[in-house]
Amino acid sequence: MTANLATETLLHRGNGLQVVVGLGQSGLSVARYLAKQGYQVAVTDAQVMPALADQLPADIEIRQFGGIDAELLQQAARIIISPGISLNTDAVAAARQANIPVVSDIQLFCEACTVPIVAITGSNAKSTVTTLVGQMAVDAGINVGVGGNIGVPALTLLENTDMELAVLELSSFQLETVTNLNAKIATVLNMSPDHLDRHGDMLGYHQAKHRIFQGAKSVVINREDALTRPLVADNLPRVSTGIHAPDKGQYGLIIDTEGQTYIARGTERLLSADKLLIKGRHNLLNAQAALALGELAGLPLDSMLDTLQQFTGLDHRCQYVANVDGIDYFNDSKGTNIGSTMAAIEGLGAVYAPKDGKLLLILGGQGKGQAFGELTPFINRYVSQLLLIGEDAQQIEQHLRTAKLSGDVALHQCQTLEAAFDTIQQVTVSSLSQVQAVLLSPACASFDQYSGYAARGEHFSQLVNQLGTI
Ligand code: UMA
Ligand code: ADP
Repeated sequence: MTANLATETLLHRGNGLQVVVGLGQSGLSVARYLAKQGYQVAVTDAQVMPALADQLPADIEIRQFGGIDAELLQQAARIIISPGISLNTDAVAAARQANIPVVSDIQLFCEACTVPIVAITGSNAKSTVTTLVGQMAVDAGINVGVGGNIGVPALTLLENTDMELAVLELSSFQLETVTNLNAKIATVLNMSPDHLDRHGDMLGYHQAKHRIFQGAKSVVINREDALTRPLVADNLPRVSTGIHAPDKGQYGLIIDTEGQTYIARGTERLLSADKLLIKGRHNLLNAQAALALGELAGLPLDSMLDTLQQFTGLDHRCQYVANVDGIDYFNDSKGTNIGSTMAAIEGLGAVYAPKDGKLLLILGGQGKGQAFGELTPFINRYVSQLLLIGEDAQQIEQHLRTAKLSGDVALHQCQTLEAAFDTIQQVTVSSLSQVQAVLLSPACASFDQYSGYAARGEHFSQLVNQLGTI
């Protein structure tokens, strides 16, 4: 349909037009949901032929593709924006200027949802904790819907009319257009720089994330990270997590006289850390966060502890791939910001350091405006070989060198993962390399070379498996 025809249609039908901006997974779910509710819906997308267009309901006739249609947006009663599209996009900014409300699919979800919501955000660990809480609810016999940024559009959860609890993973992109989420429990798991190219600076990113607390009935906070505390409504019931021994009613870690670490609630030792299949200090925090969220959601403790002991972790998150010629290979392709890569270097580095082992780290991709120099102390401590790939590799090298990268770390510019594997074969033959583990933890987005982190991680695993057959 042409823009003129679309305009005529609008003039006939008057106000109330809902314009869906972006036809990815969330846009499609919004269009279907609103059309089913009887709204007049229009869709616009920058792509000429969005792949999901043929899945739109036939009665959605206004389809403006090949550019976000500024004129269409000006005629909207409400705009529902996809998370991947910036509010600063010209057509969207102009519509906001004209006081047209712009919301995300999550706003529609929370307005329609009648069951308690557990809302989870953070720079890292969202998917891990969301999956854990969802599984804890399933194991406790609750009919739970798990969705949001994790890949299941939130609105599709409403199709389950027996749902008793909704567990949502929420990104800063989704939250920046949400008002009064009214979650039963909300948490910001941790805060480290990410998506600064989109939010401008850490303040903008923090403000977007903290919208998760609007209307929350209770919160889970991370004692080690002040940026996870709600700035308003300080009197809300709260449970905290942390790496130190906890106060009464809080979660933390207790180390006994033999050096054994336990996840604890107050003085009660709940679970020995070695019973968890997911490793690293960051995962001990993730387990506590899941327990705290589950407690506030009313899930039984014994059942939650069983779930924790069964959980093997998600693919592409510090995932063990194979041992080839005495070297362990780990795929942490989901390490897409410096916070997650720090956790991976520290978590795995601490495993190999007592054996005099070092890491070979593969880093790089799209840098998203991050300050990579912050990684330098971690690299200097645990890494002997550093391989850089991707679009921002030169800039990353500059940041690391400015932040005093140690002369003991050999840095190689490799551009691609294939070239990195050639370098791996050259450097690991020397026993001087000290490399006992190869870690892909790029601290960057993958879109310069891949369709997403999963494709990058699969490529890495494939190259590892090829090594094994050479
Ligand atoms: N588009 C435009 N103009 C633009 C950008 C995109 O028209 O400037 C169009 C594209 O042509 C495409 C559509 O918008 O047709 C894509 O929309 P989208 O990028 O919002 O993607 P969805 O498929 O709707 O997926 C989104 C989330 N994507 C992003 O936030 C980028 C998914 O999170 C989420 O799982 C899904 O909704 C369901 O809720 C992915 C993600 O990468 C996993 N999230 C980021 C992250 O985890 O770091 C935040
Ligand atoms: P998200 O959904 O927030 O991206 P994931 O659970 O998918 O989180 O994990 C993303 C990355 O963050 C992985 O590389 C993972 O190893 C790392 N990670 C997991 N938990 C933490 C944590 N508590 N702190 C820092 N990094 C973490």
